[in-house]
Amino acid sequence: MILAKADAVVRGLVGEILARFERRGYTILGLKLMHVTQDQAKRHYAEHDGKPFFPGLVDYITATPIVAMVIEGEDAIEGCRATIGATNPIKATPGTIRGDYGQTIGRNLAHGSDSPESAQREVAIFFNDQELFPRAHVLGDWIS
Ligand code: RTP
Ligand code: MG
Repeated sequence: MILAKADAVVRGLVGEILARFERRGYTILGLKLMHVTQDQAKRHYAEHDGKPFFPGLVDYITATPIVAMVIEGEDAIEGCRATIGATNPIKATPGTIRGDYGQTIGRNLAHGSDSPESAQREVAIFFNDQELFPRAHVLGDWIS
């Protein structure tokens, strides 16, 4: 699962971010602009609970609506994280989302699930079944 976080929305970079995943050939199975509740934010970032930056993370992801997307493809988790770039934009390679648009670790534009287990857990926090489309439904019968 990918999030275009508050800074991406406020800076008008959602299209740029989404386009990079589309151009890589991934299939979008879910996509929405949404307000994240405190409860969703805390569950999403549960692994960081107790760290000094945790309250700021929750504030950041609940500050404005964000865009959540479910993306599928061959090795999509690794590929999407490579497209997003290193956590700290200063260390992110130019050509990645964070390397091209980011300045600071606390405002690094996008989130990408880091494992299939995380993806499954996170999708359930942000989407319900009616908001997700099977690959065959998205692509139709006429394209392989
Ligand atoms: P993400 O979960 O957002 O895709 O990012 P990530 O895997 O590259 O980084 P992660 O370690 O999961 O951290 C989640 C978010 O917390 C913020 N962070 N701040 N101040 C700090 O030292 C620090 N470390 C992490 C970042 O915004 C990161 O995206
Ligand atoms: Mg992470």
